[in-house]
Amino acid sequence: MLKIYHAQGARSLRVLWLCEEMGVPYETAEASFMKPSDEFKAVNPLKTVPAMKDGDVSMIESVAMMIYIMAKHGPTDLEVKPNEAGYGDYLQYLMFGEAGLAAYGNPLVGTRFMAPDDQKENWTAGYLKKTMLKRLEFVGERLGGKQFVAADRFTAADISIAYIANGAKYAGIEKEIPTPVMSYIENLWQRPAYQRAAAVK
Ligand SMILES: N[C@@H](CCC(=O)N[C@@H](CS)C(=O)NCC(=O)O)C(=O)O
Repeated sequence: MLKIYHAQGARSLRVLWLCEEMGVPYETAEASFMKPSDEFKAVNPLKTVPAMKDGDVSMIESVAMMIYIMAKHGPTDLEVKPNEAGYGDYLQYLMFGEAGLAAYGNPLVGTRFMAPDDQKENWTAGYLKKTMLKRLEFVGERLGGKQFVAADRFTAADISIAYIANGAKYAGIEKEIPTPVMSYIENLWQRPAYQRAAAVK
């Protein structure tokens, strides 16, 4: 069975949500980057959350885990196939959720919680904040009022993007998420699979 090293509110939510949508069984184990257990450190020496074990396979990137699970446990409509309209958007937003959005949040979170007081509002923190908000505006414009980012249906790309509501909270910019993007995310949060995943401690 898949073992997902999880912390509530962390990117492991993406993986749990996907498993819940697909009905893929999984177990969780505690993951903490502040107080990592020996077991977690052995699976992920970087101590970032999540990590995943599947037999001998060991992974530490949340979007890669989603791709892996869909490939191993699919077929699933959560994936857009190359012959379908929306394939390019699907790939783009699947990656953009992490590489184009959430990744910018990490140094902002680090600065907010770990930098000395006189450095918390430094130039880089301002740049990261502006960059994330500009990218969220981009998502809102591209959505243009639609419910999903690709292929006119719910896909793993929506799971990837929706995580940013959590990332933005830790980065202290959750109130600045553009309204169209927050409405899109709140609509996704109505899904029972999301609610089950979000409740996992
Ligand atoms: N690209 C990785 C990022 C993982 C990541 O940075 N996770 C956060 C928690 S959501 C973390 O562990 N941060 C602590 C750190 O960066 O040291 C992924 O998508 O899994």
